[in-house]
Amino acid sequence: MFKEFSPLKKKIFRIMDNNGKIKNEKWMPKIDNKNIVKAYKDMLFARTADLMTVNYQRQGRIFTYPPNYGQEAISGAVAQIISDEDWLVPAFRELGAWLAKGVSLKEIFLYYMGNEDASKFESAKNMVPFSVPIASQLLHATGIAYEVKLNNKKQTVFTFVGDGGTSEGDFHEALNFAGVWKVPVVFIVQNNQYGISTPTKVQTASESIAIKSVAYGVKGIQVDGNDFFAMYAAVKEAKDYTLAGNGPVLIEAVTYRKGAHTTSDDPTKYRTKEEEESWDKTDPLNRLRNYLKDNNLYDIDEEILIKDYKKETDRQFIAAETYKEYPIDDVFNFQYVDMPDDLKEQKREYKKFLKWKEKVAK
Ligand SMILES: Cc1ncc(C[n+]2csc(CCOP(=O)(O)OP(=O)(O)O)c2C)c(N)n1
Repeated sequence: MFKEFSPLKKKIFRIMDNNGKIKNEKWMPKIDNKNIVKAYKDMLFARTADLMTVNYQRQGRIFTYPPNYGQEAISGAVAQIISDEDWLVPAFRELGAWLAKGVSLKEIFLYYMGNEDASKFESAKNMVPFSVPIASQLLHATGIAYEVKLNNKKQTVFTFVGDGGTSEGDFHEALNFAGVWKVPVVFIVQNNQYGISTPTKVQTASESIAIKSVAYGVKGIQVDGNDFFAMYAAVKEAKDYTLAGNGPVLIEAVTYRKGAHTTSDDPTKYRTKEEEESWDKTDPLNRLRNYLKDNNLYDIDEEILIKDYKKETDRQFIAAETYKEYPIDDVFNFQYVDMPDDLKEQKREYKKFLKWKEKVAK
């Protein structure tokens, strides 16, 4: 696959067209029908929870949230392939992969309520906290992969970043190190066409993001990120490749962020309706649903399913809302062994602010 779809050939790897028809039978991955249905349901769950989270934010019940809407096939594919033993080193926009690792919605909601208890991830093995400093996680992933290799462990490290993140120095340092040391890391670049309001074509003069892998001696491939089967095949191949000791892989997953960058953003300011509508035709859930229907696998009452998913999302949201309060002192206490003076000052100021807020609210 990596030879046939070398980034130098400027070909995108795609299996299923926008109507859910298989156009590239040669690369169709072997997946049990029941697992394809499961993948669809997982993606639908992620979409439902994601859309509801935006609503919670609009109700003022959580802080800023980065929607996943439109990008579900990427995490959906990783979710089917990543094992408990594999590592997940996340960014902040791959909800489906987190859930597959065992993170609960309750923890995700706690995180967006500013409660650091969330990052303990009680049931997710081999996963580190979300990373908002763009691309910093790629170095952590590479470091973890170095340890995996050093100790001859059979694990793959999966890490995520956006197209904007590939302009950060950390991206290049991580790829260089990973290539030199041939460590088992899979870099998944979610190219959703924008870094906030900056379009990818302004972000980089490179032919593609996948081609950046070539200079570092890293295998790379550009994949239709809204095609579940292509993503599945590429992620599976990448995992096998790393486990065989061949070194890292970079997957550029071409997708579209259908929602806002975060709940603080208004995409109508920088993109057109026509553009959004043209990407709507590539929606990952519609494509997979069409495939299921064409192959008599769609024995789902989607309305009932969504109702159940909403109930479950609400249940976990309430559990987060009623969770014990996070002591504000912890925000300051866990940063240094000995708290520096400027932080002590910030703590005093913050407490003063909270007191004032309480008084105003009365
Ligand atoms: C080091 C750093 N610089 C700037 C920011 C502010 N910031 C948050 S998201 C973002 C854009 C990220 O775009 P991209 O990497 O394409 O990922 P996407 O948000 O589209 O998933 C920026 C600049 C940050 N979080 N970290």
